[in-house]
Amino acid sequence: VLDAFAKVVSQADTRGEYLSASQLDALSALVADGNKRLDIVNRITSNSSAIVADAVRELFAEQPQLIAPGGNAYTSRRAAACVRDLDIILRYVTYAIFAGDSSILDDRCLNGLRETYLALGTPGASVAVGVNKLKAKAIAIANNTNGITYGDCSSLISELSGYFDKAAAAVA
Ligand code: PEB
Repeated sequence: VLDAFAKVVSQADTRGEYLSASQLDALSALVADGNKRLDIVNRITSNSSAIVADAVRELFAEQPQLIAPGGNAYTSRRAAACVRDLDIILRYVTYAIFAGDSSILDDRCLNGLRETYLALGTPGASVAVGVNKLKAKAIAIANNTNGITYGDCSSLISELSGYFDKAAAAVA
């Protein structure tokens, strides 16, 4: 598991080189935006239950066959596993945006997830729809400009968006 700093250090060391000017520029931009990054982590973390609950409610409303007899999320035990899975994915996305690097998301959450869902008979495409709902809700909350001094968060939001896309693509 790497963060944005450890990752460039490891890449530079592999080549036996000092950190390059462009690497230093990128890390300095990361530091400059550090408070915004932490605000995003804090906002998503403190609204995680609502984000997950809304995403699951919408998913089941759109795909009621999931919770009907024979559906993969049928009976409350499996519906609860579904809520838990989206919660786990959201949690790893918050780690990735915190670290500025997707390796924690990749290594500890997404690696092998497609195969797990295949084995469980869980429809990966439906999980991906759920992840996209997490994405929409998390971004709306992260991007809410009510009551704050406006600052440009576009690059952070696109980074965040990329982590959700990665998760959706890993299971779709
Ligand atoms: C991944 N999910 C399930 C299991 C595992 C995961 C390992 C099997 C063991 C268990 O039930 O706990 N666990 C999860 C994850 C990590 C992890 C992401 C990452 C670190 O350790 N079913 C649906 C929906 C979808 C769903 C589309 C969006 O119809 C999920 C929610 N996952 C789902 C369900 C089960 C499951 C297990 C219903 C239970 C399946 C079963 O027991 O038959």
